[in-house]
Parts: sequence; C-alpha cells; structure tokens
Amino acid sequence: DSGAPGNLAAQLAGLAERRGWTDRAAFHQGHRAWTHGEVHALAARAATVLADHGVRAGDRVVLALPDGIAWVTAFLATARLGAVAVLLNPELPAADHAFMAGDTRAVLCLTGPGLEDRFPDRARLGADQLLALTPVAEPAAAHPVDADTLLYVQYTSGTTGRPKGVVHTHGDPKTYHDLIGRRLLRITQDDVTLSVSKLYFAYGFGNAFVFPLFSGSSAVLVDRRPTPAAVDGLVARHRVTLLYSVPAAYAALVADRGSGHEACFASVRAAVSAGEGLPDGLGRQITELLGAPVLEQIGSTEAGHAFCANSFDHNAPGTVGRPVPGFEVELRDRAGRPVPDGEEGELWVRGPTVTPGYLDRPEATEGTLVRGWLATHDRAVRQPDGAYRHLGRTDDMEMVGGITVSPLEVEAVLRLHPAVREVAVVAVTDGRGMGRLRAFVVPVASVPAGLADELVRLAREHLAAFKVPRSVSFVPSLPRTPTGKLRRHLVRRGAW
Ligand code: 3SK
Repeated sequence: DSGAPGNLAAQLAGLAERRGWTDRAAFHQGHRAWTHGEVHALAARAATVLADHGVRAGDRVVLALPDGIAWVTAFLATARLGAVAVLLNPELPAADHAFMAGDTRAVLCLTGPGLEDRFPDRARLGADQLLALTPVAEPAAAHPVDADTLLYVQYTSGTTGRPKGVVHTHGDPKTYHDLIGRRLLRITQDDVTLSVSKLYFAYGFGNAFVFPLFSGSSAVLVDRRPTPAAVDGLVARHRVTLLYSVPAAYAALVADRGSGHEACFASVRAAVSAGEGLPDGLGRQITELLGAPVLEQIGSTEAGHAFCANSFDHNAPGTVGRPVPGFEVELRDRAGRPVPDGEEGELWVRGPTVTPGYLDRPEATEGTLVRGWLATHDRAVRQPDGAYRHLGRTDDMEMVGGITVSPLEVEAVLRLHPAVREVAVVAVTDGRGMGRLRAFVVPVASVPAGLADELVRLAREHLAAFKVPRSVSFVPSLPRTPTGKLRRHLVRRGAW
C-alpha cells in the first residue's frame, strides 16, 4: 500500500498499523466487535471480490446497505480499488434507487437484506454474498489516487425535487477528522461513538465511520434507527462516550426519561446535535438527562461535514457555533452584499471539503458554487461572540428529522389523487417543537369520507417513510402571488 499514499483505504490501514490500533475494537454490531486490523484486512480481500465482479478504478458502485460491517467493508473495498462509492439510503423506494443507479451509471449495486429485487438491470451483489466470498479472496493492492480523486457520492434533493449527486474526494475524510473529530471534539482512541444518523448521510458518515477510523476509537453500528430504549441499552452496554443525534431523536430520549435509564448515560462526555435547530429548552433537558454538554453544529452534504460547530472551548446554546477552523462563513443579503452582525442573512461557506460540484450537473453546480463559495440556502444571524444562530432555510425545501425533503416531490404524488385540486406540503412544528410534514389540500369538490387516509396511503406507496405527511388539512384555497406562485412561507405560518 505504500505506493498509494493518497488512497483513503491504504491511508487508514497504514495508520492503524503504525499507531498500534490493529487489535483495538473499531466497530461493534450486535454481540460482535471487529478490530481495526480485521476491518482493513476484510476490506483488502473484499476489494478482490469487487474486482472479480468487474469493478475498476473510476467505476461507480452503489451501496444500498444498512449500517453494519458489510457497509464498512464495501466502502473501504471500493475506495481501495479507486472506484467511487454511491451512498444510498437503503429505505428509499425502488424508483429513487433506479434513478440514482442510472444517474451515476453504477457498474455494481451492493444490496442489503430485502433489496434483492432492486436494480434489476444492473450487476448486483448481496451484502451476505460479499461477506461470504471475502475470506477466500486474496487481498488486493490499493490503487494509487490523488487527494482530489473522487471517493464517494451522496444524494441531496434539489429545489426542483430532482436529487443531485454531491461528490467528495479521497482527501476529504482526513480533513473532517483533523478539523472536527480531533480538534473540536477531541476524539481519542478511548472514545466509543453511537450515531443515530446513518452512514449514508454526511453527518453519520463523519461521526461513525471517519472519526473512529482516523482516531483508533470505535463506533456502535445499528442497522435501523434505534428507539430511545435501544439507545439506552447500547450506551450502557458499550459505555458510549460520544452520542450524535438529531433534535427529534433527542426529544424522544428526553420524553422517555423517568423510566429509570438515566444512570446508563454516565459514560457520555458529549451529545452532538445537528440536522435541524434544537427547539428552545431541549438542549438543557438533554444536558440534564445525559449529564454532558450538548454541542450543536450545522453542516451540509455539499460541505462534507459541519462548517459551524460548538466545541468544549466555546459552547453557545441556541446557536450552531462558530465557523469550524479552516472554514470561512459569510452572511449575505439577496443581492450578495455582506450583512452586519445582528441582521439576518443567507449563509455562504468556503472551506477545504466543500464539494467540487454536483455529478454531471454543471448548471446546478454554477448556481450553488460561486467563485468557491457555497450557497447553503440557510438563513442565520451572527452574534457578537462570532457564533451563528440558525433561522431556517431560504428555499422551498423542508427539514424533517434532520433530513431535507422536497415538498414538490410529495405534492406531485398527492396530486395524483383525482379528488385533489391543489396541494401544498410544509413542515409544521408539533407540540414538542419538531418539524412534521402536513399537506394542505384544496379538494376538487366536497371532501369525500376517508380522503385524508387515502392520501397518506398514496404517499406511502410512492415515497420514503420520512416524506409521508403526518397530517392532512382541507382548505378552500392556497395563498398565491398574482402570477400564481405558491406563497409557501404563508402556508408554513398558517397565515392566509
Ligand atoms: O445536517 C447537518 O447540519 C450536518 C451537520 C454535520 C455534518 C453533516 C451535516 C449534513
């Protein structure tokens, strides 16, 4: 591997060797643990299995897998070959998977349990098969690449509702770790991570894959989103020190308090929150429950990981913190002029891990990346201490449970129902301060009995679970501009 120092898989295997981490646990799943040495040895052999299935440097390989050792092995094996991993949410509907496999021209699709019939027109390999073939394969040499060679693609929804592939390079993960894992979170080999956010998502990828492998620490992997009771059990069993989650999951954990589980959180030294803003008061409740500081941060798929973050040195509750060292952040008005402290503006970011662009979408790239600055489409205000208070999104996208949802996509599905004349889908805040999707529907005539249930069923048939509206309200009209454009901000506020 010494001939391929830029290759992430080779870099990590070399690091584990040099630092003496090979016998230390890297990942825990169920009742098993894999050491750093085992993980890199598995990946080197799995690379040969992928090569036997036709994967070459530069090829795209879909990973539609739940979190687990197969995901880790598949990612590192793909990286080792110099191929590009396409990280997909395994819970997406078949049509989304087909679109993304086609968009990336994937040569091989690695599928998890229950997804055997996905990607019918492409070469496929099940996670179980990959793990069964790996021990008998020879280890593959790492393919030489540069720091700016593409390593992985993650999908993000665009304002048009059509997902776009965001690319990142072999050099990016080390930078996430140097700037955030090591410097801000002070991760050492003794840490144990639990991330409620999954590995296919930028936040989970950094937390539970990159940081443990670069620090010699370990992560607990869970193949589904854990319930509060499961989080309690995992924290206690593995003596988790770093908990990464999103506000909705923290709220559920807090709601579960009093069930006698508080003592199991004694090992936790920090609770990191991202994905959407923490509602007022929730941060304090989390600290009371866990006995640890809550460090809120904000990032994006395009930035790779967090670009603003609170840290042990500077933790300003109610804010997403200061710019991560190495990142520049500017607040601009709609005309692109800088706005002064205390005034609301749009967040623009420049930094070492910002994506070079969207896969095969030069126009979308030009609209989002302007002279090296990334338009995040977030609204924020800068405080005198340099920390940013997040005020929401500038565009029409909605945030639910830390995931961006295109309301246009949901509306398009609901409009398929013949009783729907117009529809607007927005995130409304529930009693616990969490964003939930609600559909406002103008019916064609009077509302037939059972229409709300039928619409939710329709959405379930066509969309991923997190895009299904939680409630439906029937209204006589929707607020529109004179040119017929929906005034979505008024729908959100219920003010028309
Ligand atoms: O969603 C976020 O705010 C986030 C935070 C940290 C890393 C990555 C992401 C997407």
